Amino acid sequence: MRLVAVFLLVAQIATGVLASLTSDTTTSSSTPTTTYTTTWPYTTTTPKPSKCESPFVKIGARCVFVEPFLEGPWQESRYMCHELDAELAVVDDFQFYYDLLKFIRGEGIDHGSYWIGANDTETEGKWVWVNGETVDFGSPFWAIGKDNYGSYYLEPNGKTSQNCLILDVERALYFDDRECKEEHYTICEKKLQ
Ligand SMILES: [Ca+2]
Repeated sequence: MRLVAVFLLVAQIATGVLASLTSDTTTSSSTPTTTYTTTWPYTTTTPKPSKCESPFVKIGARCVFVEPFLEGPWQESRYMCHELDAELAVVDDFQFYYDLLKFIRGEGIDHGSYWIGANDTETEGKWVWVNGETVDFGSPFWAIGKDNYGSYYLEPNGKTSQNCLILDVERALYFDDRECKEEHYTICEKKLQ
């Protein structure tokens, strides 16, 4: 959970939340308690915000936070997003995917891979977004690979060993399935009203 704690500090500073928290620190001590949510799947009663505010940025009609500094496993990335009243990003729309890649490259933060919000943990081969929708296979989202015999294949191909979804820097940020315990950066998405 180290990663979550560090991330939260960064996020709190960035959003000014730290200031509001310190006004109620009578019970806080020098040993801060990590308060990430443990609900699964994620649910919240927090009203949806009407504005996309820092550290989130508007990409098209979507509100996302691309976190390019702290790497962690898929589940910790998801906890991070939850702490920001967000979710791992659902990249289910080509225009959004295109705009997101353009943003990542434009900001020069295409140095690593990013967890996004889908897995096939529950049923092998059945990829599901965190909002419960089915993940589309094939082009233009999933990476195409070439095996040792020169034959092309389409991701995902990790079978039961690779159950979480990244934008893979080694595959030009196309979708790839990876082991959920690998450590990568994070893309969160916040729903607006
Ligand atoms: Ca799998």
